[in-house]
Amino acid sequence: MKVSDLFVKCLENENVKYIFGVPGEENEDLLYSLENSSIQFVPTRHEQGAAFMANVWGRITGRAGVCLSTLGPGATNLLTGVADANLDKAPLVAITAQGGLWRLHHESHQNIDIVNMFKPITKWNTNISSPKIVAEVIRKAVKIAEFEKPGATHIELSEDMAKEMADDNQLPIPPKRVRRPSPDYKSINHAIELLKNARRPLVIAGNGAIRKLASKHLTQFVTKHNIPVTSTFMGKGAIADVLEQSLLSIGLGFKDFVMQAVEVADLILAIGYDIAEYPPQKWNPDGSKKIIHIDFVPAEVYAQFNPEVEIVGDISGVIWEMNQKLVDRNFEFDREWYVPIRKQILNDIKSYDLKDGDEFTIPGTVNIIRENLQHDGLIVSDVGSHKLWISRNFMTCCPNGCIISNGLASMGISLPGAIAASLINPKRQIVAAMGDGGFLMNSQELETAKRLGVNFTTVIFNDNDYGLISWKQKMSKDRSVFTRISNPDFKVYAESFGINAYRPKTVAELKEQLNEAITSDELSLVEVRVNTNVNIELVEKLKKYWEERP
Ligand SMILES: Cc1ncc(C[n+]2csc(CCOP(=O)(O)OP(=O)(O)O)c2C)c(N)n1
Repeated sequence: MKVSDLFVKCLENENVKYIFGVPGEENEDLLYSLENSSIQFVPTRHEQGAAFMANVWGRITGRAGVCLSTLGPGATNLLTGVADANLDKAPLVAITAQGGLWRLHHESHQNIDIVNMFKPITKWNTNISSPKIVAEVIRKAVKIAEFEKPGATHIELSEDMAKEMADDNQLPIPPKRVRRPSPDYKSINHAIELLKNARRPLVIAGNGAIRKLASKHLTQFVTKHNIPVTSTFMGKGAIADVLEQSLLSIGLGFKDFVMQAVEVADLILAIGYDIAEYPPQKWNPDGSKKIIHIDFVPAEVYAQFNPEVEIVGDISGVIWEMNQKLVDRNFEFDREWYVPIRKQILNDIKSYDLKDGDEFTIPGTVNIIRENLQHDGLIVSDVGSHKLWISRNFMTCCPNGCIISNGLASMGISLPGAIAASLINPKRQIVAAMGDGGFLMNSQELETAKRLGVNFTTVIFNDNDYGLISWKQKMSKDRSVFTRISNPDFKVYAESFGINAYRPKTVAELKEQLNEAITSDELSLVEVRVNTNVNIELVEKLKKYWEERP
């Protein structure tokens, strides 16, 4: 059997359903081997789009998403989406081609050192240096990408190696279930002691808390004992925001209302919290908080994050075990302390509701999207000012009900991400929300979406600006520089792809057209021209609140 045939058999053995990518000459053998396989190759319009599709596929399913490029420029184009998966803890396997091994020792066409280029942005990578190692390399790449904490791996298959003959006895290695380690009972007992002496414990839930069923056990834990939860942007949905214990999200660069809870809490349970997402000095500046760390791996060393106890193991297993030990226990917690904070957060979100005659705003539109999206619907956010509003204001009701890139935080993820999400669950209501900047970074994937027949709604918040950057600049110097951009006619642009497009002019039209788009079973795009004064107003409002707080 040819190496490329065996390579594909090994990917089938891993239950890979799709490979997203842009083909090149040097992938030819692999593509012919894919032709007769159960795996569907999805040609994308840019390698970055392919990597983001694999990234979000991995994030939602927990199984490695797979993307492919050719050598040289194809591989460099793939990098951003792969790096994003690695820092966002999304399992992903990237496959790149390479020129024949006979020409790599000297300067030659499109030849760059791809393996070394991917090394710093992956958990592990290698090239297929012998036909004998194909099955092991693929098993290893998938296993490493998927085990906690998940991330990216990379395999290079050169054009001449793909043509070689592999030993017919080499079979794909069957994946075996590896149980994640149980927590150490002494650490659990220590945590229970700390809980016994606490009056106002608070959970900070990160992305780890929505992986591997952890949120189910977390919800039981906090509702039984009345412990409030705030989630990081990537932990949204750890418990449903409709529950009384939810204080929604933490993570703005400046002090939001939820920070009152952090200040008053006398014990923090940091569950699946990733420091790459939100540094501890933002919520624990003097390092004085008493912390219980619950995660698959020990805590990162950080002056402001030095836990009293680290419970290392399967997060879901840790919380399950704590639930078992605490079944008949009633703690002396104060059960009221966080109630006014939740009320204040919810009132603030509601205050952005748009009324007739109002100019459109991002938070006002986010409220309309929330009203129209089913509880198990999904919003995939891009990166920009809208991300801060979505993170802060979008009530999330299930794990992965709101996908946000906050590790690498790369613009351009949401449109390709929504394609992957729709392939995973074609019946799900999905909104891809983005700025005008992020949209034009990967808008070419609208063609991929149309060709695949997937269904989601693209919402563009158009402010003719790299809005987040001007927001931050205005916070530093009261003015913005080099952020203004102009745009094509988004409605006409979308229609040229054969996509239903809307540009509402009144609040009534905005509501009606968002509803029509979200509930339709066809691709659609809604351009929302927004006034961004709310950005600076939020900073001023919060500043005033903290200054005047009794
Ligand atoms: C690929 C990439 N380039 C640059 C940045 C830095 N950056 C973060 S937000 C932002 C502006 C985003 O503008 P837009 O997409 O229009 O969204 P808005 O902020 O207006 O909501 C930029 C340039 C980034 N995060 N990712």
